[in-house]
Amino acid sequence: MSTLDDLYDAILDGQRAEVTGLVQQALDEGIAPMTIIEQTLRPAMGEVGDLFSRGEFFLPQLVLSAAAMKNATDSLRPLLAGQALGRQETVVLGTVQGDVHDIGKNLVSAMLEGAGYRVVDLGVDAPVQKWVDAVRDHDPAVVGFSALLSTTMVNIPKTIQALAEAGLRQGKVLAVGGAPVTQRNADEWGVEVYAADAGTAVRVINEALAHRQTQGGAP
Ligand code: B1M
Repeated sequence: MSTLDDLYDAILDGQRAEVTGLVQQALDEGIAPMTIIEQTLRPAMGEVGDLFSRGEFFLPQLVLSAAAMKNATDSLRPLLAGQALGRQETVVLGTVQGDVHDIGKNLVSAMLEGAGYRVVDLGVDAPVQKWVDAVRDHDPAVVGFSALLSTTMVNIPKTIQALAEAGLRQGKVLAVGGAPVTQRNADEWGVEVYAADAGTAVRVINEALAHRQTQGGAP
């Protein structure tokens, strides 16, 4: 068994303490932080989700695995944010109303900070008015929405509508992601950026901002 196999199992078993040591061991073996996240941690949480869906895992196990995952990502996040490139743009980012999932959103945040963006993190279960206030106060270049539940992803277009009604949508690059969200949703909602993972999010946001600059304003 490799270190990454052990790490995968430790996430499934919700072994928080063990996970921290295994992450360090993987790093010592020269495995890149993003490889650990995307090739091991995220698939492990995918299996946890599947087991939960099939009734083979119950909520306490989901919570334990989530806590182990959080331990792992907490120790990797500073490494993701390590190489700031000095971008000036602000990103307002959060998990939409009704939704408390934040592990993926926090990874997106760390990757954006690593790319040099200033992130204003609205946390989880962020009500529509909180987005409107934050966008008015910070005038971000990008507004990023994360949703993990099919029941809460509807709060993305609802929030976008509120931003438009407040006259705050124009000129912003909007970005969406999270397990149930698709490119098709993004197209339907008139959103510029959809990304299936944190690394892609940064790349596509960079591209959308570059495109906006060459177009001389609104995307
Ligand atoms: Co929840 N949960 N959960 N859960 N949970 C899911 C999402 C679920 C798919 C599990 C399942 O049943 N198979 C299911 C949703 C079903 C659906 O709606 N279709 C579900 C459910 C049902 C629930 C509850 C309702 C359970 C209950 O109470 N009965 C409840 C809801 C609470 C609420 O929000 N109101 C609940 C609770 C929880 C915990 C609190 C226990 C915990 C969250 C802990 C936390 O986040 N602090 C939890 C967890 C851990 C999961 C699973 C197992 C794993 C999520 C995760 O962290 N993945 C999840 C199953 C799954 O996703 N397969 C599940 C790892 C993470 C790195 O990936 O979050 O996808 P992800 O983020 C990625 C990309 O999506 C993307 O980049 C990230 C990094 O690469 N991305 C973006 C994310 N946001 C982005 C934004 C962007 C761009 C990319 O632009 C701005």
